[in-house]
Amino acid sequence: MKLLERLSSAVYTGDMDMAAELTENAIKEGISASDILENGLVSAMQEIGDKYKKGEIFVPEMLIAARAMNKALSILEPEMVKVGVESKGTFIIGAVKGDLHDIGKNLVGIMFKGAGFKVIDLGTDVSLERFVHAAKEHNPDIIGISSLLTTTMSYMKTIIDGLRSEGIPAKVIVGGAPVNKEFAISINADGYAENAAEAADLGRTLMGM
Ligand code: B1M
Repeated sequence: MKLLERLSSAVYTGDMDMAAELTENAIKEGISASDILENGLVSAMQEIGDKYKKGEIFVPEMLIAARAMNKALSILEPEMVKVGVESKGTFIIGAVKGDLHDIGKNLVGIMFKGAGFKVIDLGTDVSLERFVHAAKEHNPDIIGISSLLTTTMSYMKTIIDGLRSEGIPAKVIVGGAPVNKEFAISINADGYAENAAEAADLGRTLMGM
């Protein structure tokens, strides 16, 4: 098996140490950072996303793969900066004000990273003011809002209205267990995704990729 195929397989199976070693080897062999990213890391996370959507793997496998990808990415990131690998876009994500659930939100962030986006994670309990402040600072292409509680989901509309009235041009996507497509449409979101893999697909689509 070629080096990048082995790297992809190490990320897919969540073998963090192997993923780190193979990333270092790939860099030493002079394989370009963008090639390592696309064919070693993104490919693995895409496969993880596809299997997750089909119900062939579940959250624990996804989290384990995500950990391996993050490790490999931390080694690759300085190389990416050195050679100026362009990110696919900037994605800001946060869980709405009042909401402390972060597992699903973290997975969405990971899948965007895996798809080659620069991800800025604002964490949980994020107010409109913090979304606006971060949007002005980072000029994102897409903003993602997560909500796990029926009591916090209505605040998503406050955020979307607030971002629009501040003239923030980013597309806004929403998701989380109590959220559905009809709700997303009713609050004028630009998109809804049921799970993390679909969210990254939606991100690609919104970027015209
Ligand atoms: Co809470 N909790 N919780 N909880 N909790 C739920 C959500 C609940 C359904 C449990 C229940 O009663 N059956 C219920 C909500 C009821 C409702 O509103 N309809 C509930 C409640 C009531 C509460 C408290 C109010 C309990 C209390 O204190 N009385 C409290 C609220 C705290 C707060 O947020 N202010 C609370 C607290 C907690 C813990 C802190 C103990 C813990 C959170 C730990 C953490 O996140 N670090 C917790 C947990 C773990 C859960 C359950 C059990 C699991 C949530 C989870 O992580 N799922 C949950 C019950 C359940 O879902 N079975 C429950 C796994 C995760 C991968 O899935 O987050 O749905 P999920 O994310 C998915 C999709 O939704 C989607 O993609 C993800 C992955 O594919 N997605 C997006 C998520 N965000 C997206 C954004 C997108 C697109 C897709 O685009 C931007």
